[in-house]
Amino acid sequence: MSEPKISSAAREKRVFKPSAEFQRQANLGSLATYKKLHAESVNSPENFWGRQANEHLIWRKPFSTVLNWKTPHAEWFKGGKLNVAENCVDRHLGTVRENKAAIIFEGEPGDVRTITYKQLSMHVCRLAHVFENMGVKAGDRVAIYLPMVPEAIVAMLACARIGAVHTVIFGGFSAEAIKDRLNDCQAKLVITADGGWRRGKVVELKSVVDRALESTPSVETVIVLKRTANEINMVEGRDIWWHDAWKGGPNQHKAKAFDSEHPLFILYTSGSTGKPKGVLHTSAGYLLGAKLSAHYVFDLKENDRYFCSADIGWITGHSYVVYGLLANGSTVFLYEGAPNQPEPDRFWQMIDRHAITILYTAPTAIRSFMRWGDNYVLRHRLDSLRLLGSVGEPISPEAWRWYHHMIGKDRCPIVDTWWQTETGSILIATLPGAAPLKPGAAGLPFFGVAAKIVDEQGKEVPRGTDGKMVITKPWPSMLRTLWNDDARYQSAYFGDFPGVYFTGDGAKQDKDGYFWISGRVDDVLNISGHRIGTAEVEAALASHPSVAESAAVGRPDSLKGQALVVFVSLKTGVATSDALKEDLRSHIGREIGSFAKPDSVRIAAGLPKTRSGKIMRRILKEIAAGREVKGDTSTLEDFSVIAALQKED
Ligand code: 7RM
Repeated sequence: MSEPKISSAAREKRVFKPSAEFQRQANLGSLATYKKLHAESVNSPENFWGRQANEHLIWRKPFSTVLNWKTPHAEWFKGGKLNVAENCVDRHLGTVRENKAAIIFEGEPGDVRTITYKQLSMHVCRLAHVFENMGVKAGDRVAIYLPMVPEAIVAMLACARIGAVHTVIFGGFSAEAIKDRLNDCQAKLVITADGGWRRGKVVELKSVVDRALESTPSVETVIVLKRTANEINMVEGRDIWWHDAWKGGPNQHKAKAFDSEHPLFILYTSGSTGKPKGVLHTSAGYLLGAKLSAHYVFDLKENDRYFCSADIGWITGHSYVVYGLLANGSTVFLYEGAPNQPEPDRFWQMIDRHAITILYTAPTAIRSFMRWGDNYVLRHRLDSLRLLGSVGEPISPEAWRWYHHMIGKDRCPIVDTWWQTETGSILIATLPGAAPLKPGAAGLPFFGVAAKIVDEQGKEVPRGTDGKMVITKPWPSMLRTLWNDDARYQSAYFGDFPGVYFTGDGAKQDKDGYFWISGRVDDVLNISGHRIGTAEVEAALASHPSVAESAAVGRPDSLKGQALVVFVSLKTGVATSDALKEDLRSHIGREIGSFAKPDSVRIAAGLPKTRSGKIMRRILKEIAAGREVKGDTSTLEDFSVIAALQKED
């Protein structure tokens, strides 16, 4: 959670200048060049982005306009045609990269596979034929519910190749959550596996899909990858094994070109109401944002071996495991399992074994490593590393220093990267060769990013003042709309401050222009890097037969960042018990996924409300954090409920 961290962040005054050695080899090695390019990118976006698009993407047909912006709808590179999969794979064939590793995979049990760009192309082409033979057409939706295995990447790229729109569903989501997503986007095809490996056990995926598919009439076919070889049920006429589907199929495929604005994927994310939002990203702008940011932020070099620990079910996996990295021709290291399997040094072991040069992970993971102890790190050399990255929440200066010293051996720069599912690519990050790093600050804006801190009225506040972060100009990788709900797109992102994109984050900008993010100012929680809406949890609880009313809030947690606390009042005649509390936790697990199970369930006769009947969340947050209830309680209807809730737990 943000509050304690902001104050500690403010105490860390040290800055870390890029070394002369790093600067010399950097893709962008001077502050003056960064400033010049950034100024051009926001003052003449059409020049800047037009040039980048021509330089970085392979076009089948050149675009005629760089940007059409009719607030809040953007179209980038109209008139242009390209194929995203071709831009990630085929472009490297016939070059020195053809036999370079695109993916190095390590499964949790220890199985290792290397897939070159040539092999990746063969796999993607083969699967593209399978899709086409099943009748999947451009624009159709395909859901992917797979473990972190190379086939997940192959499936995404095969969709992109034929213009189908993928929606990757994180493996931790429940049948209920899958069902909602499949129905919302009317998916035709689902790709899953028998299971995946996690902490030495099989995580069943197929049985979860089977349950979801009891009420998803749009789904015609399920492709099942064999990964764990556990017993599963195959439904005749609906389910087909991956290896059977593509047996003997051609491994070359003529890719069609699609419009720049052709939809590439939908990714569901939490917002401040109960229903997840289907964030829609399109082709050329998204790919350009992911590719250009990966090149500069990670300072990618031909010889890098890059490891991002995020699951491809999240936007970080989409942009910085798959699209941004492969478009740059990089070698991506992919790991299936848990970081502490068999022991808490798994990452460090793999970094040494595979000579990983760049590690991109999240503060919540760093806090776990710190807790597990330095000895697990000290067993390994880690001398192949040259750059570290952080994403998902503010990194505290304590965690920053540990990461810098223990993992980076005081040698590797740490790039903090601020962005969102909606932004598609990194919007704020200090380019590692260009400017000093400030522990705890997300950093300077990336090219094309016009970020500002404003007050409640939308007026820019002076440097050093807290406010809300907005982006005042469109950028190529921004979401285009919410699937099936453009009205919600307009109100959720452009409703608070007319004409500008509201990030939902509180932040301030310091005198050097660095952004310091304090966290969400809306009802979205960040629990171990998982984005969860409080309304989503409340909607889940509302469907439990014993619950009358509920409120979900976050409380600061030293490991997870935020922990989930739910306050519940029960229907008349229902008695509270530990068994009921456990049942409520399992209920949320079934409705959303086990990662959303609350850390604490507190039951009371009533929830604190204003006289007009609004639940007073501010008070619940204070109770959850174990703080004294302060501030104005004059509108509170019944003070005794507070005492009751404080006693609970
Ligand atoms: C990439 C991702 C987005 C929210 C965002 C912030 C928080 C992400 C940072 C961060 C501080 C960072 N997408 N956030 N990165 N806060 N510093 N470097 O996480 O859609 O899942 O979440 O995450 O609150 O609004 S996300």
